[in-house]
Amino acid sequence: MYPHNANKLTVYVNRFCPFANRAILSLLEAGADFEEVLIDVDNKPEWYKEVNPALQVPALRLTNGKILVESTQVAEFVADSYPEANLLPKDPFERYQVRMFLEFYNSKVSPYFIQLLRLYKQPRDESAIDQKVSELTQNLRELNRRLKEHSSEGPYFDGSHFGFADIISFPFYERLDITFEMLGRSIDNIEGLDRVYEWARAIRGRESYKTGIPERQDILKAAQSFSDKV
Ligand SMILES: N[C@@H](CCC(=O)N[C@@H](CS)C(=O)NCC(=O)O)C(=O)O
Repeated sequence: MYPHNANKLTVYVNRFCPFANRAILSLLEAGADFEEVLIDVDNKPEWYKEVNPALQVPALRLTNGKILVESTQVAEFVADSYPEANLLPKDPFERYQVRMFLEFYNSKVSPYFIQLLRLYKQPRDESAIDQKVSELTQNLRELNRRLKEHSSEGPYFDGSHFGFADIISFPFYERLDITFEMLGRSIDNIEGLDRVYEWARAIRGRESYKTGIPERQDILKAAQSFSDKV
């Protein structure tokens, strides 16, 4: 039998994984009682295939032995299981708006993490980096527009209310920010991202983020060593 806590939720994560960050943030924000089992993704324990045959983190084990995988589904399950935390709207149209925002984000923003990380290797192709950064900048300006359109006052996707849209998207913004630094650039001084910066600042200031997500410099080191594998 694999390690788990029979009396509470068990989440299998690696804290340097942006997908796993979604699971941890949702559990912390929901106020769930859970136990965390850390998985070294480069050296997975033999028993992990019993938890998730796809061998990926995160996974969430319920006390009845059922196991959920895929970060978005795990976070949505947590949001639905703790309705008092209000992580997802109840109104179907508002849920649709969250999904549409994530549809945009997952296709136009998150993929740039791996694409930029691939450009970290030496010799560095500065013109390919410029090209990627310029494409991403357009998409970040669109993100800024969408955040403003949904809530001009912010700071979160849904105004003063932090939720699922922020949980699913932000871990990848953090990786982009870090990848910019690795490439000798800064994501912090791009014109037209005022609402994005406000969003990022507010999320980083949350207790769940401070306790659930590793220090920036540690994520950066992990991203540097991960860059060999992408
Ligand atoms: N679609 C999955 C992706 C999860 C994923 O790629 N996790 C990585 C770590 S960031 C992993 O477990 N990699 C190990 C492997 O694929 O063997 C999700 O959203 O949960």
